[in-house]
Amino acid sequence: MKSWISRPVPQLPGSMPALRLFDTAKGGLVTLEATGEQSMYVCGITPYDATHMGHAASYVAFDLLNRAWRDGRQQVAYVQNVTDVDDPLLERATATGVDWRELAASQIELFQTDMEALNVLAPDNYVGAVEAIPLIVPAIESLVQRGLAYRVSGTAGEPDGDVYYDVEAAGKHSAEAHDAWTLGSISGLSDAEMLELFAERGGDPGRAGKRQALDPLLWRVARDGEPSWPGGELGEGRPGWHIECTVIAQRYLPAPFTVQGGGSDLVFPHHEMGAGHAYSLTGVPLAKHFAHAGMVGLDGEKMSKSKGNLVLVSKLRAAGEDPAAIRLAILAHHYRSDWSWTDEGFAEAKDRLRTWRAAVELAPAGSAGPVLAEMRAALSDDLNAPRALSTMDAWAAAALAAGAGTGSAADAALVGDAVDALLGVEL
Ligand code: 5CA
Ligand code: ZN
Repeated sequence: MKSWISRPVPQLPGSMPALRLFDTAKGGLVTLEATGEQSMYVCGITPYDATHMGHAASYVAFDLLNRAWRDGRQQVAYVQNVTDVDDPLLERATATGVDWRELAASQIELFQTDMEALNVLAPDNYVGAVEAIPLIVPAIESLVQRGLAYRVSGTAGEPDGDVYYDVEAAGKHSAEAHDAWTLGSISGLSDAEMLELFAERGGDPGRAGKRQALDPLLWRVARDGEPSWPGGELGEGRPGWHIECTVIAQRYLPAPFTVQGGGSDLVFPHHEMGAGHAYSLTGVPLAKHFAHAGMVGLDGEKMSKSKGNLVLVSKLRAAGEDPAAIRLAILAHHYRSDWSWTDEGFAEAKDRLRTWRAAVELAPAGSAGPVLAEMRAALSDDLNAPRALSTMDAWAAAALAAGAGTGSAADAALVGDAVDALLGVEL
């Protein structure tokens, strides 16, 4: 699928020090080895609704990582999926009387326009679930053949043949190996916690005929009124959610790739199961590290369609708001913290942008090098954007206090380039 267009990233003198990042699976900070080549898979949208501030924040978070790597002279291979067929999309299409393909196409286009406006660098490969089906089918067939997945018989109106991943068999299969996966390896959750989240996040713990309540769906055989595709030995149907991301990542990235990213609501079951699938398929871990962005709400409440409290990037843009200010409002929060979008927070971001833009004209001679070094230090420390913003605030206050007549064009250019390259904000 076509991706969006990235704006050019200015090259800065010097380079980012070694990056430290919080790894969810390890439960602590890790240093990312600067091997020269990095790879990242960030879970994409399910395109049934316009991009809200929560989605935007998760892509801006991993865009910071992408930019930090590039500043550290690392090549970055970046892949993102789009879940262009799944229950929530089909349900919304039915509820609104829109063809599911049209709904997906329109929301993907809106998302890409939002990402471009927010200056999020585009992935090298932007891959839809539908286009990945020819790769997903043989992967599931192989799991069935090796006893790591099984078919469930139909009961209570469900047809025969849905295929589930056997989490217990898969855990045993990998038990001997180094870095092996067992249920809980990524999330570190207890069984009771997993069970609760599984039901909340698209799982079907009560489905009759499953071996374990937590076994996730791999292949859903065709139902009347639902789209389906040829599934070889599996029969006509459509893929489950986790296998989609695993297969796309394995097709386009090295194994293991460097960082699997997404919002913290994807830790379990999505990234847990995806890591299991990968191990079962190849015997190699999916990713070296798993990183997660916090959840964004509105005025203290979880942002959700059902509460009617979505803050949409496209709506703010249509109201004439500067996307650079939206980006700065996001960057004022550490990517791992949960936070709320507020009018006051957005007003502060707009003030900050105005202040920085006024100050850059007055950049004092010799001030750019130190501010660049401080921003790099902040970002290399688990992508601490709020600290980078404070650094720039202090610099801007000093520049404004020094006033006209002291400005250096070279420093102005370097500060502008640094804020653009590292934070993705054009002054
Ligand atoms: N298509 C799947 C991933 S394969 C999916 O979760 N789609 S999504 O549209 O629901 O979410 C896209 C990304 O936005 C995910 O990384 C998700 O964790 C993140 N996200 C969703 N809601 C929020 C929120 N309120 N705050 C922060 N991030 C969010
Ligand atoms: Zn995903």
